Amino acid sequence: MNQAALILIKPDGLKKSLTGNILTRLSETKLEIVAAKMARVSKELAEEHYKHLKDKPFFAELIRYLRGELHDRRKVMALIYWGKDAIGKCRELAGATNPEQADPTSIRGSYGRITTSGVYENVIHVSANEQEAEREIKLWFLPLEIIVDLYPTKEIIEEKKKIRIWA
Ligand code: FUP
Repeated sequence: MNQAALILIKPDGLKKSLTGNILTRLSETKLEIVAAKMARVSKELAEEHYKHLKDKPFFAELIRYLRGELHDRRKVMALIYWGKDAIGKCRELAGATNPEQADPTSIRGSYGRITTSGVYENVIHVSANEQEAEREIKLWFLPLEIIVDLYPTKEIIEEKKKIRIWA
């Protein structure tokens, strides 16, 4: 059964020039990339993404981390990997959430760290399960940005919406 997984290369991964390396590691899964983009992360988006952690003492710092405020990189790379057991395969390569407990050969074990304020800078995000993947993918992507039909969509007519086009 095909699954979709949201992957974020977080600001520390970008700052450490790990994008190519991480994509190479993830290519071992033989999964298909069905969406990819660079994204700025608003406070609202970051807080919604990590809403299950909003009562944690590290929440405010975690939001600053995802928004790139700790690394002077105000962006993340967002991708959707798609295929058989996508979540399990990507999470195995990512390693445990805590970089110090992660297998040392995993992405987080190789490149992550824990800051003095207690935030795990763990380089990438991988959806935890299918339900979370659907929630996160709908948060980060529009249907037209994904090259396969993952979830049901509907058409709406939006009027009087100002958009920017090439001059
Ligand atoms: P994961 O599914 O591996 O991203 O794990 P969580 O959703 O539990 O955690 C999300 C993020 O919170 C992690 F990427 C790092 C951060 N975190 C901390 O900084 N400290 C903690 O004790 C736990 C999580």
